[in-house]
Amino acid sequence: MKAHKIALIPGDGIGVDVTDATMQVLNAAAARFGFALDATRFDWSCETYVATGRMMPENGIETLRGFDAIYLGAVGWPATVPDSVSLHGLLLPIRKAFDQYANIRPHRVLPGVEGPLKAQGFDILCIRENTEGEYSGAGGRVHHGRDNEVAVETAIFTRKGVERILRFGFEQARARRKHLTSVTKSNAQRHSMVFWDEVTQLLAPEYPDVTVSHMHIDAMAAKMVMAPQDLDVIVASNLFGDILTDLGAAIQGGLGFAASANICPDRSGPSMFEPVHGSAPDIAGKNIANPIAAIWSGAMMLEHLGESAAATAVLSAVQAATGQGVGIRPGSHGTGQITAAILNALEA
Ligand code: GGG
Repeated sequence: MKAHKIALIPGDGIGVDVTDATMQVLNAAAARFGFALDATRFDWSCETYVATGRMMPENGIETLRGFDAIYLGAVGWPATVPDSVSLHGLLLPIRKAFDQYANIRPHRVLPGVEGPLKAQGFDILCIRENTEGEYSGAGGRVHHGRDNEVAVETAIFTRKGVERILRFGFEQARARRKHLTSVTKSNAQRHSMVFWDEVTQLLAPEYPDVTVSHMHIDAMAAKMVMAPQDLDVIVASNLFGDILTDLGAAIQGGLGFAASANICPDRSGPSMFEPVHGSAPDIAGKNIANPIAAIWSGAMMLEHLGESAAATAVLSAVQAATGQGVGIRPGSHGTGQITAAILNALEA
């Protein structure tokens, strides 16, 4: 039987709850479709940091390299470890080390879910640049705590980085409704964002079947609320994409529905799949976290592994469960109930 090697990093807080739920569903799908998920669990988390001084061991990246995919729950436990430490100790190094430069986040309203907007029939794919830009980590601080303290955080945009994420976006648009919106703030940021706009213009003639629009991030924030049905594929920088996809999550009904994939398109390293949401310490371990974003991310992982039929079945089961009213509102059902409804639909 074919077995896919999965590195499981549940991480912190509800990351553990939703990873357990996801693996129940993915294992059921694997059994039904005749393959196996050979999962190895890594307890890399803020607890590990407190115990060892590291979020993951020194050879963590090398350890992950041998896997077909990585599944991550959530990172962060600010009561014991500053978020800037946990994020830079686990999630961001993995994205960068394996050149997972395309972060894909779908936004649409699942059956039965009442999003906050009048418009429900939208289907947006947000592509976030995932390895550079505002998350480059370039910068520093001097004169700590003094009146003359200075903090610098430099966003880095390379031609290679910008071109490849835009190409990825064009390809996605080509496979969908053939409309790409490139999001910048090139009126204010006249170096990096003008450069981004120029690269977009340069590539556009190579994709004559795709219509291209340029939009500033502030206008895009309004558009996603006022007319999301007009949007198809959005491409944005690391930080802009991060912010817009929380807005995307909100219009699709909440962070409990927002899935994501960190893709290494040339497959030189493993890709990583994770819900958009964080660790939500206030509800961790209470069986009330919505596992749908995590399970949808798991379906994206199956698709990436070439198990398209299983991926479609998992997503259909999620839609069947929400269509029956399960998991559609915060607190309406527990993690276990939602998982059971999805498992039932998968077996039906
Ligand atoms: N599900 C992964 C997670 O914990 N995400 C929270 C977060 O803050 N991520 C940072 C980012 O995606 O930029």
